[in-house]
Amino acid sequence: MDFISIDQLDKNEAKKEIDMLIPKLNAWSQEYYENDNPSVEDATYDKYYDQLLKIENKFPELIIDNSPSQKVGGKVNNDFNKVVHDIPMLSLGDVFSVEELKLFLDRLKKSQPLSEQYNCELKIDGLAISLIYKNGKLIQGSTRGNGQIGEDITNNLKTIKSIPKTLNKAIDIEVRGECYMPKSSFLALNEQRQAEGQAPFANPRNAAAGSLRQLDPSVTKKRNLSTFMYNVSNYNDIEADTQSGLLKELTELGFNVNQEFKVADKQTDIDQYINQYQDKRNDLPYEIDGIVIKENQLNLQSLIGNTIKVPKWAIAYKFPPEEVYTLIKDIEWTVGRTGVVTPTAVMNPVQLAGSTVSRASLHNFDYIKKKDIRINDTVKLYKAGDIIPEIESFDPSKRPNDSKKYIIPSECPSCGSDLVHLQDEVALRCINPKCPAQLYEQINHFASRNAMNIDGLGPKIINQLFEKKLVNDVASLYTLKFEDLIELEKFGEKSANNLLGSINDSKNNSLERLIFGLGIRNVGTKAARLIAEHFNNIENIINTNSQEIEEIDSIGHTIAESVFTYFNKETSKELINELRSNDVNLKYLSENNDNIVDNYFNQKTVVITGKLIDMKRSEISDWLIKHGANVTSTVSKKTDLLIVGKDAGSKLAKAKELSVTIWNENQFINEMNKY
Ligand code: 0OW
Repeated sequence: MDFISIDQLDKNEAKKEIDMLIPKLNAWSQEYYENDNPSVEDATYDKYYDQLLKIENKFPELIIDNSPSQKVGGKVNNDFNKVVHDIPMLSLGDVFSVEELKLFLDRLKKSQPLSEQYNCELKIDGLAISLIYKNGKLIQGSTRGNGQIGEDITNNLKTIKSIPKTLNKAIDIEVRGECYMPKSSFLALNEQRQAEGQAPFANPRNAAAGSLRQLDPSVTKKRNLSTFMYNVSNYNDIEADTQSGLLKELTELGFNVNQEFKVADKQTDIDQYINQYQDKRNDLPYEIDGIVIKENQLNLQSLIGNTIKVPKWAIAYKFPPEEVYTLIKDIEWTVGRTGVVTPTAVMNPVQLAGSTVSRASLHNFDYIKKKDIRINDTVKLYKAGDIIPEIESFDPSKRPNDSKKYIIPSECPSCGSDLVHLQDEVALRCINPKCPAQLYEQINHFASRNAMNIDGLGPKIINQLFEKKLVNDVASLYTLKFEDLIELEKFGEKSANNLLGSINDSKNNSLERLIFGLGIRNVGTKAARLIAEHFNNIENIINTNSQEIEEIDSIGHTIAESVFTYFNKETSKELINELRSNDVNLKYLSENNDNIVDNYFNQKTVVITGKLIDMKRSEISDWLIKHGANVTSTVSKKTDLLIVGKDAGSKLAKAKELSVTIWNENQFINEMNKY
């Protein structure tokens, strides 16, 4: 958007312009600070804000209280305790060109003739945090919030490895810096979210903010956040007298400090630093959105002072977001293994931020509708957080006359079944369990390294097996024969035997690999192992209920429900039976499996009923499972043993009717003590 130039504005027009700018900026600011989900890029916000500042500078009488220039930032989230920052956590003023930077430096020099040296730092694109240490111990960590009031996120920050819990010196100090998510963690997190049908984060900053504002620290811990510290709120315990010296001192104290800083004596050095990192930024393992230039003498910083919201001794030079235009040739829909159908724009290839881009995610059908994206649109591409190509907008002037609204498919592109939304999900899903695209993805996942780890079974071979109708689900892998494989392209005897060998070897995996390989929603490798270890074999998992699964440490309600629902589906039971009949191991091959072999309870189906005196029902159940038994809740002809406590009811009667072995609690304990 191009703004009216300030000098052409009279007071009335300026008022009208301000009345347009302020509501937009406040709405965007709320999205950014409160929901970590801004609808516009920082660069757009900055441009509108810059225009507002220029108008307010020319017509100060038009400044109103709720102008964003009078506030420091967003609101505080009411899930966390509030923290008052005794010394406000300031933001940073921005400049968007070296010419503007020159104006800032000239003003700085004019206001403080002694100013002669600057410290240049990378502007980390994360969110500002404060760490308070007493006697060298971390006692409080908080967000910047609106500059005055932040959120207490001490427990979440304590999960971040780069934050020292104890300093190398027992001093009282408040250190401030940026918490960020490395690019690699951001990509991995979005992949996982996409697979689980959740909306991906738009950029690492939002991902970091969302991860820090988790009420559950164990979630924060998994997000691999890191920090770069760069400031202190007071200099009492600091020896350094320059910003560059402060960064060295913070490093010695044990903080993670970004070492790419550089002292500059004149603007040409600064410009050179800016150019160096504008090129290098794509290779950095973290996001930067500019450069911070600071007065290097700490005593001069305090003499130069601050405005309400920003220091007058520092400025952020913001990199222009790289943008290119290209044409959308097609929109492809791919079905993931969880059935989530995601749209991808296929575009004419263009160079963007160091790589060739020809595809951009369109996230979900809602996004296409909201932005009214159409085939043959000319779109403006940028790299969100400089990693993922995003479509910012389309250029209406380039839209062909015969352009039509894009019709969202209502059928699965792979099997034609109707697509649905599950409750409160934006994602579109194909729920046909026999959908070829899902089966293809399921077999891919099943064979993957962390799952059944079937060597040599990669996407190309799975494709061929599908095309030749040799497989239609994961169990059918175990019915493949030598003569099937020898027919595959580029397959000789050796590769056919090798693949058969890897498939057979996978039969001996421990149960957790199978559980993870089944691709149950929300179940990762860790949850799979905990469940396999707890239940010991798949029958116990099929016969259990969601509450029992949830009792396992660090298994939450969502995972428990997912597992219970999955194993209760007929299609799942059939699949398990097929695996069992092909001799796939369905037991947890724990390290200490000595408590399973040759004991009375191994492979026995046991029911517990009535009021127990000496042991808790869950203790008996856990012990039985560990010793290879299947614990169920209903007496049937498959039941081998009923353990009865006081006032046993209908189950005792049924067991007598079916002549099931019946023990009271003491008899069970006597037998148990033999092992
Ligand atoms: N993001 C950064 C960064 C930096 C502070 C000191 C006083 C006010 C600004 O890398 N390297 N140095 C500062 O200096 N601030 C930074 O980020 C600011 C903090 C709050 C808003 C920006 O993210």
